[in-house]
Amino acid sequence: AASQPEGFRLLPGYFSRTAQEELLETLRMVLVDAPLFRPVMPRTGKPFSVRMSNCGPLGWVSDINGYRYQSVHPATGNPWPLIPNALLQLWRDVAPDAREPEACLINFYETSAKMGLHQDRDEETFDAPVISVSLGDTATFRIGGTNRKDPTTSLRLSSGDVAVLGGPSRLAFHGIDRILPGTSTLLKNGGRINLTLRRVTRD
Ligand code: MD3
Ligand code: FE
Repeated sequence: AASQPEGFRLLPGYFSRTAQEELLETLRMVLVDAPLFRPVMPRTGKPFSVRMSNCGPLGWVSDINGYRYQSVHPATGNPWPLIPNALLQLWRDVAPDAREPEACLINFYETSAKMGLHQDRDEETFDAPVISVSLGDTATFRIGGTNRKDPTTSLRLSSGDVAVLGGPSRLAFHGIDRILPGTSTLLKNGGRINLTLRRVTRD
């Protein structure tokens, strides 16, 4: 397996069980305001296996017309809810020199969901890291290099773990191969939530 790309940091168990429960309670309120939606692939309209929502001034969406950031929920037309304070504190802790995050993408994985190998390049700037928080069942995460053909390495993301994707790793190919059912008791019905905090604009 390849070594992890430069700039990738995993912070295992960053959030305590109590902090995870508090964050989950806050997220449930966010998702009342901004319900999970199922994105579809541009052009083909093929549905994602992951459902999504967002908080923050901007949110990432995918529909038949493409991938983009927008300020409103695609179904309700309402502005996205605020990014919870616990996540702003996390950003300031692990990326103190970066400007504040503008988007927090919320991915919800049922145990059968996955996410194919991709790069995150819909943002205007790649200077700031992407910061990821995992909640619920453990995922098998794959990360490679900046070329799709580069060798990849696989690691597990468990509930409470934080991953920081800065430097060259910011443009690394990555994906979620599978969710390991029954590996966490945080979510009553199983599955996994991943939060990604991002800087989107150069302003
Ligand atoms: C590596 N999410 O939302 S989190 C995504 O678990 C995404 O839901 C996955 O890939 C998930 O785009 C992986 C870890 C992660 C997040 C962003 C990255 C790894 C990354 C951006 C660049 C490189
Ligand atoms: Fe990604």
